[in-house]
Amino acid sequence: MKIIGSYVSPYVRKVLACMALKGIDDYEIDPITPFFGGDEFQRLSPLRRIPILIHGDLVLTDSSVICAYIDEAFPGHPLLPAGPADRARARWLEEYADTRLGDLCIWSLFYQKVVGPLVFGEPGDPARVEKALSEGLPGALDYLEGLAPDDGFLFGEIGLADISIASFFRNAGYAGFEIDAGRWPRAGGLIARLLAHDCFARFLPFEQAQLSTNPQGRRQALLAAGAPLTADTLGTREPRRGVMAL
Ligand SMILES: N[C@@H](CCC(=O)N[C@@H](CS)C(=O)NCC(=O)O)C(=O)O
Repeated sequence: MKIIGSYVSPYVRKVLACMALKGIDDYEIDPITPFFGGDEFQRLSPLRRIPILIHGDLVLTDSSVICAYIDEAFPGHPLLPAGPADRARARWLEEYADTRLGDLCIWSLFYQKVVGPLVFGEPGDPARVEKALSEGLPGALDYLEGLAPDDGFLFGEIGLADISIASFFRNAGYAGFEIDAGRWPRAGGLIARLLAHDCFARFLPFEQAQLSTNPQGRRQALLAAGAPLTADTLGTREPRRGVMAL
């Protein structure tokens, strides 16, 4: 099995954490950022997005599709709770995370503060950052505060909904955002418990290797940290704009 996508992407992290939870560790990874994907990358991922999963002759894009596939195709820890109502609630929270938290933590914070300046040499949009910090994220955390338990996870056992939500806050942290635990004790506690869980924590050395190196030194740093890299990469040297931004 092969995963295409950077360890620093929240959507890739979500897939890797779900795989870790299910005990799937027999895979290789090509940890490219989507902007450096070449022609073959675009053939596999028509929206030029990561993650991609390749399993035999099956090629899947979109983290939700991939997580559903691995949950159905592999035994081990179920990613969804039991019962149709809770399963539907969990799927909604996955969707909420992928769209709203993605918009806030990735497009409004991480892209403005990290990706835009580093990849395209463009300054971020301070007004967008400010709106996310003063309105968007407080609103999202108010919502999560009403759902988060004092202990444990959203549906008892850790699962897809927990992982989907927490993954975005790792990137928000990389962009300098910290959850105010006094204002959102339950949501903050849940996200802290999740990000400390082994299914996320095991990838931190790879994320650090990715974040602390330039593209030239990255592969070596990841190999030194023990990342199971593919022999070949779909990455190129020149960045390209995403399809969805056009
Ligand atoms: N709905 C997709 C979203 C994936 C996504 O937006 N990934 C980002 C990386 S964090 C990406 O590839 N962005 C490039 C782009 O949109 O141009 C999923 O769940 O996999």
